[in-house]
Amino acid sequence: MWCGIITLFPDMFEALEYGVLGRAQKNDLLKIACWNPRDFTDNKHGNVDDRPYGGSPGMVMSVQPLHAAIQAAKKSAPKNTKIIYLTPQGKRFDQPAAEKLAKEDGFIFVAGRYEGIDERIMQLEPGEEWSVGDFVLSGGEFAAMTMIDAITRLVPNVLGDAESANNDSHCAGLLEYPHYTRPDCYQDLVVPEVLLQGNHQAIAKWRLQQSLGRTWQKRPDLLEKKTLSTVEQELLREYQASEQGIKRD
Ligand code: 4HQ
Repeated sequence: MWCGIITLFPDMFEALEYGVLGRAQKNDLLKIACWNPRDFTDNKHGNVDDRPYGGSPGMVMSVQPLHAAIQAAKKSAPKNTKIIYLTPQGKRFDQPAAEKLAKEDGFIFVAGRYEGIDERIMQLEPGEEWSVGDFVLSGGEFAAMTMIDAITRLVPNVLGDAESANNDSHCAGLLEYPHYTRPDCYQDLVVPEVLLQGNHQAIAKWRLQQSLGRTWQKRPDLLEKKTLSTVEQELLREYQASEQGIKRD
């Protein structure tokens, strides 16, 4: 996966040198390269921003340095590289979006600062607008890094066998089941018995039930999007019944 980034703060992307993504870069499964509009200004003051036409507080990123930086990035990019603009107006990024985008060869992420970027850049360099959530960030950098992390994990060979277990399609759209490790008792808090008994079929069933139950409790919106098999419906009903029992006492 090739990721070019247009940013005033390229050093921020050193955060991608840790853990899974750091290893992906060392193994040449991920390439991160930044272009700073600061290095592409054609005005004598080297400004990358200016006051908004029409007035209002704050500054807007000027079109010329952005345009020149994107042009430079395109020269190193694989062909058919998608340009992605990070903005709260974009399509909401989620796991299905990450799965689709993971099939691409590369991206140029445009991470704006200040009040945003001059609208004309999108006409000069058409691309897709994406948002990582309904909140306001100080810049597009963390949004770009969030997308790069979620997408790159899905690129073949980026995760080891043990790490991949997490991306199972059968638990797609559900929350994770609870995890435990040694000791089996800590300050009177015990690990659920089924996990200690080594019956793998019983463990798989318990975990699926926990995933269904937690999703129902914490993220009912996710369950509404999913169609459950007969087995899953029965496991969820059993979980709900046991919850009711607790409440009635
Ligand atoms: N931004 N998802 C960059 C965001 C954002 C988001 C606000 C984008 C500030 C300059 N980006 N501008 N939410 O809040 O992607």
